Amino acid sequence: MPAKVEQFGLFIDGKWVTPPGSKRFETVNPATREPVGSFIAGTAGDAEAAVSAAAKAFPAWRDMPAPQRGEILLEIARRMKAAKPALGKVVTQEMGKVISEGLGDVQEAIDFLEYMAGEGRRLAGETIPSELRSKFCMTIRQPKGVVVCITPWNFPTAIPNWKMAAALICGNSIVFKPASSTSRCGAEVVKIYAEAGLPPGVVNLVTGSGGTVGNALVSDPRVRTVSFTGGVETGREVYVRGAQGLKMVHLELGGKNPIILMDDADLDLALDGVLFGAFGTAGQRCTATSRLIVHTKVYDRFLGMLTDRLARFPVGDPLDPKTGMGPVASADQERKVLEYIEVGKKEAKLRYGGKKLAGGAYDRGYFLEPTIFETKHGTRISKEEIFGPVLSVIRVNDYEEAVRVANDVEYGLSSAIYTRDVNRAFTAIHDLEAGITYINAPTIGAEVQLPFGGIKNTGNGGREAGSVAIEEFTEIKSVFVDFSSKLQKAQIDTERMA
Ligand code: UN1
Repeated sequence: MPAKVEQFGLFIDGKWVTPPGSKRFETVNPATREPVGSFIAGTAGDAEAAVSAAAKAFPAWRDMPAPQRGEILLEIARRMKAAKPALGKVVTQEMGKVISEGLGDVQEAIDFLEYMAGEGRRLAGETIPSELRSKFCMTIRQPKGVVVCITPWNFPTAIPNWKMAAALICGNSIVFKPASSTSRCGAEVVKIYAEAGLPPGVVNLVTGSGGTVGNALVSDPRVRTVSFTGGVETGREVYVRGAQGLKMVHLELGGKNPIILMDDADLDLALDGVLFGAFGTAGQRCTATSRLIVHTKVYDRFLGMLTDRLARFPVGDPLDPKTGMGPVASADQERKVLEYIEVGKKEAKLRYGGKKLAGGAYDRGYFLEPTIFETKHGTRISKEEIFGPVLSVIRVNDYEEAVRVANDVEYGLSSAIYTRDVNRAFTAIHDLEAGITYINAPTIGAEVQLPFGGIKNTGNGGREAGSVAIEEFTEIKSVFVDFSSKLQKAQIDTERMA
C-alpha cells in the first residue's frame, strides 16, 4: 500500500484552511504516476476570500520600511536554502525535471530572494530639476496594492519567487495561484514564506484551475496587477479579462528559440550547448532551444556528432544523477508532444527519436525519446512552440539567411549564436529579434540579476527579474515641493529666466 498522500489546504490570512464542502485533486509524479499531494480545487469564493485577506493586510505591509521587508525576504531565502535538498526533490517528483535541475530551480528562487532583499535598500526614485526657483522635484515608488501571481509548472519554485519576491519588496500583498499540476511545489514555497515571519494575509495561496480560480482573481476589482507566465492562448485571455478592469497585466509567454551555428563555431562546445538547450527540462522551458539553424558547411558533420551523442544520452529516472532527461511533465504534455511528432513526420525528415519509450520503468511514466527533425524553415514544427524534447534542424547557406530564419517566427524570447568571429557575434546581438541573446552558450539559463522577457508574442513589453522587476509592481508618484513661499506657476512664470 502506498503511504497516504499528504493533504494541503488553501493558505488564506495566515492560516491553512479547508473551506467546507471543498473538492480535492491530486498531483502526479510523471515518472511513476504516483500521487505527490492532494489539494483543494479552489472556488471563486475562495479566490474572493484570499483577495479580501490580501487587501486587509496591504496597508500595514505597505507601511513597513522596505529594508525591513527585505529582512523577511532574506529569512525566506535562508529557510529555502535549508530546505533546498528536500524541495529540489519535490520539484523533480512533481514535475519530472532531472534532480540537478530540480535543485537548480530552487537555487534560482534563493538567488532572486537575496537579490530582491537588497532592493529594499534601493527602490530608487529620481530627483529632477524644476523649471522654477526654490522648488524641488522628485519621484517616489509606491506599491500597487493586491497583486495576483499565476505561475506555470515548468519552473514551479523559481517563477513564483521571481514574481512574489519582487511584488513583496515593493510593498504589495499577494494572491498566488500555482499551475494545478505543481501545486505541491507552490504549497511548499508558501509554507516557507509563512514560517519566515510574513504578517498574515500578505501572501495567500489558492490552488485550483485557471478557469475558476484564475478568472475570479483576474476579474476582482481589488486586484490592480496580474503577473502571468504560461501559454500564449491563456495569456491573451488573462490580458483581455484584466483589460476590462484597466489592470496592469504582465505576461511571459512562449518561445521558439534558435541557436545559430556558424561555420567557424567550436563544434564540441556547441554540441554540449545544443543538448542542454534542447533537452534540458525535457525541452519544457519557454527559453528551450527548439530550432538549430546550421551553416551548410558544418551541417552534416554537426548532425552526425549530435546523433552519436544522443545515442548515449540517458533518459530515465529523474532522481538518478546520471540521467540526462526525465519524463515530460504530464499525460497532457506527452499527448501534445506526440501529436507534434506526427505532424513532423509528415512535413519533415525524422532524424532521431520520435517515439514514446516503453518497457520496464518507462511504462509507468511519460518518457519520450529526444527527437530531431531535419526540416525546411516554414513547417509547423519549425515555427510553433512544441514545449517538449523536439529539435528542428534547419540548413542555411550564410549568416544573412540564418538571421532571416531565426527572426521569422511569432515569438522573440531567447536566441543564441555560436561563432568565433567577434564582429559577427556583435552583429547578431544587434540583428536577433529577441529579449535575450547568448553568444557561445545555449538559449537557456538566464541569471536572475538580468531582466527576463521577450518581444513579439512572447509578452506585452514587461520584463521580470533584474532590477527592472520592480517596474511592474510599483506606481511612480511625481512630487513637487515648492519652498519659495509664494505661488509659482509652471509654464506661466516664464520671466524667471530673465
Ligand atoms: C521559463 O522557461 O519560463 O533561462 C523560464 C532559463 C530559466 C528560466 C526559464 N532560468 O532557462
